[in-house]
Amino acid sequence: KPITLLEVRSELGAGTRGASMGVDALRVACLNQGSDYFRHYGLDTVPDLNHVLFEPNHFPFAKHIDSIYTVQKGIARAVEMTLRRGEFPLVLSGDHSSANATIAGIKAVYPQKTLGVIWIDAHADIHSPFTTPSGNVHGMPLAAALGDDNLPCQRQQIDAETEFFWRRLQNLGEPGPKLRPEHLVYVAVRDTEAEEDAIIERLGIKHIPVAEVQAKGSRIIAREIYEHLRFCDLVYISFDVDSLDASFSRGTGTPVEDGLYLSEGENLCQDLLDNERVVCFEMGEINPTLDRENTMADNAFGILVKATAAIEKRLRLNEVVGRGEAQ
Ligand code: DIR
Ligand code: MN
Ligand code: MN
Ligand code: MN
Repeated sequence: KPITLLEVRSELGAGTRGASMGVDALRVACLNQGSDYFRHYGLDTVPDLNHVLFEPNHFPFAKHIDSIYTVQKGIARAVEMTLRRGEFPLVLSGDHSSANATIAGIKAVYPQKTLGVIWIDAHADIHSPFTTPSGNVHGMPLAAALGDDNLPCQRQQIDAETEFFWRRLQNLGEPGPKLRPEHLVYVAVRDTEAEEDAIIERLGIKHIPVAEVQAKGSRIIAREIYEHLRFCDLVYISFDVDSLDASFSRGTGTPVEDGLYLSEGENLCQDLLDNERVVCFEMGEINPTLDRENTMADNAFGILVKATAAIEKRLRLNEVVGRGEAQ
């Protein structure tokens, strides 16, 4: 069962330009570190629509949501096809709005299975067009996947066209909510708005702060997370590089202080990926135009290599077990 890299170069959902070059920055890091990573794995590129950034935006409450919907259909299809081929989709994304589509692609293949999501990010990404302070759709993927009908908070009035596309994002892959709040776990979230805090509190979403990761270590944290997700058949892990401390993550649109140290992010990914229920891993929000000497991608590439090795090890193990059973 091979790993397939899915390259998503869209940056339409970010507030700062340049995240579409994140995958290129990872390639540069790969070459500079003398790795054969990008030669080793199959690569599938999802079409982007970044050219619309040169045109006026008609959706102040969800910028470029019409084009983002088109991009997300492509992402969901690519994830779905990869899983159907029996391969492991490893998504390298630009802006984090992609995660709604990744979830939709998984649910398209496994509509009856319960999906758990581990969200490693400085941000909660649980805004909707009704609460967003920025109109940036990368702050909304989890609200799209959860369905926002009962999200308890002050709502701003939005236009009918935005609402039309928002419903389409929510119905991507399969109609209706794809994720339940009790099956979502946040790690390292530390920069949220009041509306998000209200939603997180009301829905009782599990959150593991940076300090807890540091105090307990990634092994115990992984065990606790999987205990929380014990009723989930499948797990998706989404890693926003701004989960890392700002000292390691200058090259991202919204760096935040007091994040994970490099080794902590690395160990956490490794320990979380050592679980047979994980069907997809995503890394995103690398923006080399904000960086100095490609530091962000250099750091992220180290984590990516370790994470990929953990996935490989597990897939090989499954193969051995599978063969054993067949005999
Ligand atoms: C903020 C920033 N919560 C927003 N979100 C970011 O604009 O919705 N997500 N940066 O990754
Ligand atoms: Mn994010
Ligand atoms: Mn973030
Ligand atoms: Mn903020």
